[in-house]
Amino acid sequence: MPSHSLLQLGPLLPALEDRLAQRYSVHPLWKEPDAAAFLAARGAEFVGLVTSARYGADQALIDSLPALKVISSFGVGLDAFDLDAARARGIAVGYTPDVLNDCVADTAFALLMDVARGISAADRFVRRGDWRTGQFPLATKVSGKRVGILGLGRIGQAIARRTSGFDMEVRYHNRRALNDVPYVYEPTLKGLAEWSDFLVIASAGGGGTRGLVSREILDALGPEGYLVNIARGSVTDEDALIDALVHRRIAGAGLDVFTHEPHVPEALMALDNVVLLPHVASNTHETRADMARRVEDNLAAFFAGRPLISAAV
Ligand code: 8YV
Repeated sequence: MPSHSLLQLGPLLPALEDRLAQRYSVHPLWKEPDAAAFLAARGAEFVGLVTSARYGADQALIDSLPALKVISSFGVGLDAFDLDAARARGIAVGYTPDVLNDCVADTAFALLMDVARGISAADRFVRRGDWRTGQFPLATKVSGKRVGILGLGRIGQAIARRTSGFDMEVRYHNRRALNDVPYVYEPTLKGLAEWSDFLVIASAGGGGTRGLVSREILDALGPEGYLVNIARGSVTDEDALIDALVHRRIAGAGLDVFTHEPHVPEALMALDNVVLLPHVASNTHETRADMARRVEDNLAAFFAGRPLISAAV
């Protein structure tokens, strides 16, 4: 018998939607022709909000749900959430950290390998028939190189662990040094970029990191350096990145995230030294199933009066 009323902001995995519908009374907001009018008329009915890292929950939405007690988000990123607004109202916010670390780190490594060795570019070369008449250009060696990680959190550490099989050296930059990691801390991002062959962005998005990877940082990375971003497009100055790539002031970039998804700047499409992914770092059957379970478990814990399994607030 469905009980508590939940508002769902956008489509999620069909299996998750089915299971939520068995336990709760779920209303799909994105199917409403006039969401604002719907929220004004019926916003007070909902105690729970199901959303994702992509859809988030801003202050206006939280304000339009006066009975809201719990938010359960599919994803680890919290940059699209107004956590202060939730905190002020005593609303619990659940999310899905940890379960996606491996897949996101795997994708970072895949992008790093791809952009350095030209895997996608070589695939295009074969498909175009160019192999019949020519030789694919030389690529860049990965093993033994230096990896700088911006944001050595749970995902950053999973990326760092993957480098050991490639005999790579790791350094990192965070707001502050960590005590319990075997990697050298670079006190400035510029210093990290100067040192790195590969600069990998694994930090959170949002106001605290917006535009951190600026023209100056890209120039510090230099013409032999590669950028990999599996975090948020907002962490880079995208115009500066395009300029650095077009003018070969950096060697290349592997990007899973962009500033205005799903829009990918046209200038990037023409470049063979750029690997472009449609924000798929956590997008495997296994990890998405684990994320879905965490969305459910956070809700179940809340409605059973227990602490959330993973609480952001
Ligand atoms: C997902 C993500 O694409 O978890 C995140 O923060 O960016 C990705 O795992 C996202 O959750 C889907 O909305």
